[in-house]
Amino acid sequence: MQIRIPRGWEIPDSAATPEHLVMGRRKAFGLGAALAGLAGTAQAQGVPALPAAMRNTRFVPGRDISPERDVTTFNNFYEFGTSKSISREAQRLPQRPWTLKVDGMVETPREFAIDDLLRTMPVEERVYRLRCVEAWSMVVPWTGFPLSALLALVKPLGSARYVAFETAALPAVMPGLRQSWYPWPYVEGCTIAEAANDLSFMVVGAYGKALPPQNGGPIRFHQPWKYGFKAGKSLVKITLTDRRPVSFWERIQPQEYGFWANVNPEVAHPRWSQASERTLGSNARIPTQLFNGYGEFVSDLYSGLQNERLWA
Ligand SMILES: Nc1nc2c(c(=O)[nH]1)N[C@H]1C(S)=C(S)[C@@H](COP(=O)(O)O)O[C@H]1N2
Ligand SMILES: [Mo]
Repeated sequence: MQIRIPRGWEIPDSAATPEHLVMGRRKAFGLGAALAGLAGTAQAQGVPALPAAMRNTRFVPGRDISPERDVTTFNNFYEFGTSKSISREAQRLPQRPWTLKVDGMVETPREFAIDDLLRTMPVEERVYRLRCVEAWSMVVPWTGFPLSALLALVKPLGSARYVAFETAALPAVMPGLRQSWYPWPYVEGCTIAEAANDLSFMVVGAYGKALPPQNGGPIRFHQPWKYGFKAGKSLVKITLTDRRPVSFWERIQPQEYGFWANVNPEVAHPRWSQASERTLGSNARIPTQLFNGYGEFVSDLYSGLQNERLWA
């Protein structure tokens, strides 16, 4: 039986991203004021200042950095609802204490307190592009550290082939969890080789500040050559496994969302083109690039996988 589940973030072919964005941005104005009133929320939750981080100049965005206000008020975070305007609601997600567990096929499973990670990991700033499968994009100065540095602490076993990411599911503060037809918690995954790639980044900050909850604070993932839905927010667990994880969107709609989800302008989503994108803070439509422009770093990962569905 095929159940069609409504997903607010999916735009029909006819509705171009403009209306969609304009709507989000219009709402964002009132919200900006509301958020200004919430300034200091992070400190109120005992979130220390982000450690100083040098910008890694290997990753050149090639575009203007998106306005911070757009990035922090136009979000996809279904646990807080299907609209883009969840930034206010998301302030209720407690940021401390926060523990990230790393387990499964590793020599030494561990639980890390977020502040210990901030103290011990090689934190740096990277300006990365993020391309959402809905054909909008943004450019953000993230602070974080390579996933490989974290995995080195637990020593993956030779038998581990995949990395599975699980994100927070707190019914008391996440109204979206009442939508019981969604397969909560939000999970994602990648291969060990993808995880080991230097681009795979654990994000703990944006614009030089602690990562706000609406963007996945206190810790999220990002692989900039893949569609944004691969970037799990507010991570609680990372599991090394020999089984390919089935992700949240893949479970809901496998015809439309697959495991690899690499950005490709030539492979349309079943319901819209992926040839171009609208970037937050601008009205221009710009061409989408293969691997979101990161091919020089990642295309080697996919040699010999021609029979895989790499682009959905
Ligand atoms: N837990 C969780 N992570 C998530 C999502 C979500 O709904 N829940 N949405 C994803 C999608 S579709 C995108 S495009 C990015 C959006 O990140 P942003 O809000 O920081 O722009 O987060 C991803 N990570
Ligand atoms: Mo997305």
